This record gives sequence, C-alpha cells and structure tokens, in this order.
Amino acid sequence: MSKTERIFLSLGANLGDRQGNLLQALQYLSARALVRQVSSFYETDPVGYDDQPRFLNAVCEIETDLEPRTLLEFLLAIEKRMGRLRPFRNAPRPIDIDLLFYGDRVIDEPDLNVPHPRLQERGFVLIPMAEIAPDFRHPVDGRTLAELAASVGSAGVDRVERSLRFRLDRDVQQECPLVTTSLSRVGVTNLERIIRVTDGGKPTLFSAVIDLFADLGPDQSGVHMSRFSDALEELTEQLSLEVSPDIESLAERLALDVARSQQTRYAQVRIRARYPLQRTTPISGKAVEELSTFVGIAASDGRRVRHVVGVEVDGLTVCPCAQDLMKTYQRQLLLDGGFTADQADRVLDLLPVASHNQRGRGTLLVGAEERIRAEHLVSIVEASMSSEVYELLKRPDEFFVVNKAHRNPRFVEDVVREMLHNFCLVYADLPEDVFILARQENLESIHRHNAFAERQGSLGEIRRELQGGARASRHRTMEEWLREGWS
Ligand code: PH2
Ligand code: MG
Ligand code: MG
Repeated sequence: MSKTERIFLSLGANLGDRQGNLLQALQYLSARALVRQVSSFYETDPVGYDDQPRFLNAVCEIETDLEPRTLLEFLLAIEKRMGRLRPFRNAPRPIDIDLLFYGDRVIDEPDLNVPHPRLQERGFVLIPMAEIAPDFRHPVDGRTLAELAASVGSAGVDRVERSLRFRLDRDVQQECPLVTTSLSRVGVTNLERIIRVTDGGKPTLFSAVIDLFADLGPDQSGVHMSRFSDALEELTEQLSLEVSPDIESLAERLALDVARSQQTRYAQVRIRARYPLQRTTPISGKAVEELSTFVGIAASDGRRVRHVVGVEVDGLTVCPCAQDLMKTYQRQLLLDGGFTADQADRVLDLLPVASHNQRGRGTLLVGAEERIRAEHLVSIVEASMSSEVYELLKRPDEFFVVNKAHRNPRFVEDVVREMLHNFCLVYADLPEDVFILARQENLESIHRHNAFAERQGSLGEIRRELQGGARASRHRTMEEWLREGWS
C-alpha cells in the first residue's frame, strides 16, 4: 500500500447489540489496521430485502499494509469471529464489513469488486462516507462523495447519538449521605497527562501527574463524578491542544474549571511535571540536560483563584554529626602520631573529614501574587544542601561535588533553614504575606528510615524570626494561604 491510498470500509449491523457490534468490529480492525476516522452512526432502512430490522451503519477510513485480497480475508475473518452466519443472501447479520475504496484502484475479480459496485445507490454508505471524506473522488464515476451523497439524499438514513441504553432516573451522588459530615477534599489523584508549556518560545511537552479535588457539603453524598469526568474529558482534549505559559497557570485554569463544574465552594488542583533544565557541570563545563520536578497547586471557589508554585529537587547532604565523630577520632590519631594539639587542630581545619552522606529531596513551594519562576527556585534548593548533584560527572566534577559537600555538612533542619534564609535573601522585595513551604527529606544512608524537616509560614513570620525576633506564634499553612482571599 502506498501511504497516499485512502481506504474506506462500510460497517453495518441489524442483529443483536448493533452499536456494540460496530464498536467491536472497529476494535478488531484496529488489531491489524490504523483506524483513521469513523463516521457517526446512522440508523437506516434496510435496502434490497425489506423484511428485516433496521440497520446501524457507519463508514471508517483505515490505513493498512494489507493488500485488497488479504484485507478482504481479514474482514471476513472478523465477521466470522463475530458470529456471522450466511444462511441466505442479504440475511440479517450481527456485522457486515465491506471494502468500499482502496485508493483509486479498480478491481474486478471473483468476490472482490472495488470500488464497491452498489455504493452509488446506497444512502447508508454515501451519507456516512461524505461525512468523513466529502472530497474523495469515486475513481470510476468521477464525482466526489459529497456530490454522490447529495444525489441520493438522506431519506431513511438517520444520524443517531451513540448511547448506552439505560435510564438514569436517579443520581446517587446527589442523595443525602447517611453520615452527614462535610468533606474537605474529594476527587481523583494520579491522573497522567501530557501537558504543553511554552516559555515564551515554542511549546514543550511534559509528562504530568494531576490531582483534582472538590470539597463536599454535609448533605451531598458524593462529588458529581459525571461532571467530574465531563470536566476531565474536556480537560484531556484541551490539555493536548492548549499551551500554558507555566504549570501554575494551568493549575489555576483547572481549579476554576473544577470549581465551576462541581459548583463547589472549594476546588484544588495539584500538578507535578518533570522539567528538563539545561546545566553545565561545575569543572568540565559540559552542557547537560537534567530533570527536576515542578509543582503547581491552585485553589478556587469558582470566581477567584490562587496558586502556589514550586519545585522538588534532589541534592547531596553530608551528616555533620558523623563528621564530628570522625574529627574527634582523627584528632586522637594525630596526637598518638606525635603531633601537638595545636598542630592536630590546624591539620583538621585544613582537611575535609569523612562522614556519611546521602541523596536528599528538597521541596520549596511559594504562594505569591508576583510571578515566581520555578527554575529559580531550583537553584535556591540546590544551594541549600551540602552540594547539588549532576547526572553526569567527569572525574574533576566528581571531586568538586564530594569536596563541596564535605565542607558544607548539613542536617535536614539546616537545609530547610538554608532554604528559608536563601529565599528571603533572593526575594527581599516580596511582601510579607507571601507564603513559603520548605521541606527536606533525606534517604539516610546509615539508616533504613528517612530524616525529615519542614517549615510552612508567611514571609513576614519568617523574616521576623531571621532578624532575631521571637518565635512566630503560629505557622501559616498552605491550605490557609490558598483559601485566603475568599473564605
Ligand atoms: N446491507 C446490505 C443490504 N441492505 N441496508 C442497510 N440499510 N444497511 C446495510 O448495511 C445493508 C442494507 C448488504 O450488505
Ligand atoms: Mg454489505
Ligand atoms: Mg459484505
């Protein structure tokens, strides 16, 4: 098959679950062909042999490497697989699949006639085909499908919505629950989607994981899952087309959508996406691309919306405590070796000392009206650990990382405080009510458990503490920040 040959099939069913049969046939076709387009489904009066049930018909366009004869055999095999018997000509059937066109080839062989010989008279073929390929020209007749369809008209060919035949006379989710408490967040988590983000330049695709939530009143048993899935479906379609300037704008748009579609007082959306960033290794100066995780969180009441933007970045931490133990031990070794106490101290000041070290994950989230760029936050997190890490390291780079880390030993608490300090330094111009969350989790190399530290709070609270003020009486939380401004 040449790629330019357009192949069209007609599908018809008038026995059993007709819609189910057309869909089943399309599924079987997809096992060996690419189904490019499928027309609407049409309910049609039987043509030729009247005394039988109405048909459901459709036309599809496929791409396949099967030649016409083999394709025909494949179609017959599907019909057989689906239980078609041929008791007599034009007998009612669960499925009939006919080859209409194979590009502009004209084939006249026993059992194989292409284009399909009777299609010019058949509204149940022409109407659906004109829907998906109006400009396709009949290779013998010379007219387009739009012209052919117009010439037969659409009498007895009725477009039908695909539907599931059951009555929805009750929406369980709208009934009153047995236990009447309200719920803070209900929704879906771990939805994987490809998103498009542009950074001024051309849009880039990212793989993202999305959580969507709405709150629930005491008198409502569940979220409107159907509306939720409508919103999701729309979202899926739009996400692949829509380009967002950044992950937080996307989170905001989705939060507004969810709040509106759920008619809820509070909707929340969280997006995590892996972003490639260009970097250079510290000594060898090699350009490398590295992935960090960008986070966008937004909340909305359907009118207003607020967001938090941030990053999760891995780095290296060296344990100060173990380093101190090693130092004490090494000092004793030096003294035993005949060095004076003064000399031993000078040596230990000069040389980096061993310790245990591990990869740690730093998280920095910021809620601000001002635009904060996630890529800048990456540098703040990295600068707060003992050393940043790189995907690829030449030997001098490796030395640099290990040496830097051992000269900056840090506990998880230190890392969080460094992040807060660095943030305040870099964003001295931001207002007091900006929200920050700094978190560090280390995969301790000498334990099986992780070490963890976190601070949430307003920039004002944190600044005052940094300036030696009293302990903040309370720490503002991210939920508070997100809900602020409307509740
Ligand atoms: N197929 C036929 C004969 N008549 N009529 C309708 N409406 N739809 C069909 O698919 C159909 C038909 C022979 O295959
Ligand atoms: Mg037929
Ligand atoms: Mg047939």
